[in-house]
Amino acid sequence: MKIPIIADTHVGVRNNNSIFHDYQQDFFDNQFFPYIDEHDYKIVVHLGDHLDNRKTTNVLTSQKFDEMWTQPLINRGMTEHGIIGNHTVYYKNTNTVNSLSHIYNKGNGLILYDIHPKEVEIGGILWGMVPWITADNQEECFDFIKNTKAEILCGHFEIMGFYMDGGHKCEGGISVTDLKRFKRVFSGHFHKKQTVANISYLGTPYDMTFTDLGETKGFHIFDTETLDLEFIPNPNKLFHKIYYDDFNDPDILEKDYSFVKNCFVRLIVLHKKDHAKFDMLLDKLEDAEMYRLQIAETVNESEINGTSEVDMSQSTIDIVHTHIDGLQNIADSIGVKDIMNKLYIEAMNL
Ligand SMILES: [Mn+2]
Repeated sequence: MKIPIIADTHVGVRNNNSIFHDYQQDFFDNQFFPYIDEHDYKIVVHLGDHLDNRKTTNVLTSQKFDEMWTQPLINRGMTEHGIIGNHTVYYKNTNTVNSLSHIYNKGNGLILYDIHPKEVEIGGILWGMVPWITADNQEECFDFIKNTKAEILCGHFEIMGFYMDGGHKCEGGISVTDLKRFKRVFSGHFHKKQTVANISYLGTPYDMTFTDLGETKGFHIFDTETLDLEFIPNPNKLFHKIYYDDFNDPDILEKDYSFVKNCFVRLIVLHKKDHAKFDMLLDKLEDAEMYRLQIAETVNESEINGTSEVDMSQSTIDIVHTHIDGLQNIADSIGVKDIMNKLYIEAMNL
């Protein structure tokens, strides 16, 4: 049997911003549920963080969540096996108060693993479903992970060695060795899609911050017979990066910028000689109905004098340029400087 799995939907993210509501709803209405209908799937697994805000659920967000997630499932007579994540629990030390309990576990097909870990058979194979681990349930959850007969393990885990948001690796949490005995482990929580050995973080189905730039987003279909995990990519991006370089890219105004509509744009300025052209580009982005602009512009063009001494009055990027100029055997020192400029500006704006 094939089971769609989704994680970290975070409805209401960025302070209930309607740009995100619309972007998320578009994914469910025009990608996720059409795919479900096309393949006639009846069961779905959600790995947690259905909603974003652990303290309050905004009225509009609550309605949007019903419209884009719970009602489409109920209307289709589907079963959801949902795991509770840290963003849907009110207290740090227990999951007993949470933002999903009013609609889940009410006999409507929406099943939530909220307090206790449980085994459940789905598609002829035994799954272990582990809720967000807190002081309240940790002993029970760790015993379960150690002793369950389940072959597939799902949770909202902190697993050592995996990337958290922003490119940092998790240094604590569950060790990979403790999860070795499972055929597959599927987790929500860290938003970057990543797999090491039998363990997969499935990632968010869509963009939520600038750290999602360059990441692949979407949902997965798990085959309980072959144990294969198929990725269904979401092509719609909410965050974009555009380089401004009127020196190397004279046709910068001729390009099609319609993709920035209702999107966040980071404009990285590499060479700005022609200020009128720069303003015209900004107008073009505005005309394309870009939602919000962030300009990253910290490098000043400077002439490099070729000295090999490190002059502390120079800026960091000037020192890098001086060093590149001093290197032998570089065919394209301008190209290397461009790469360093890009890296530097991006690093300064992380
Ligand atoms: Mn999350």
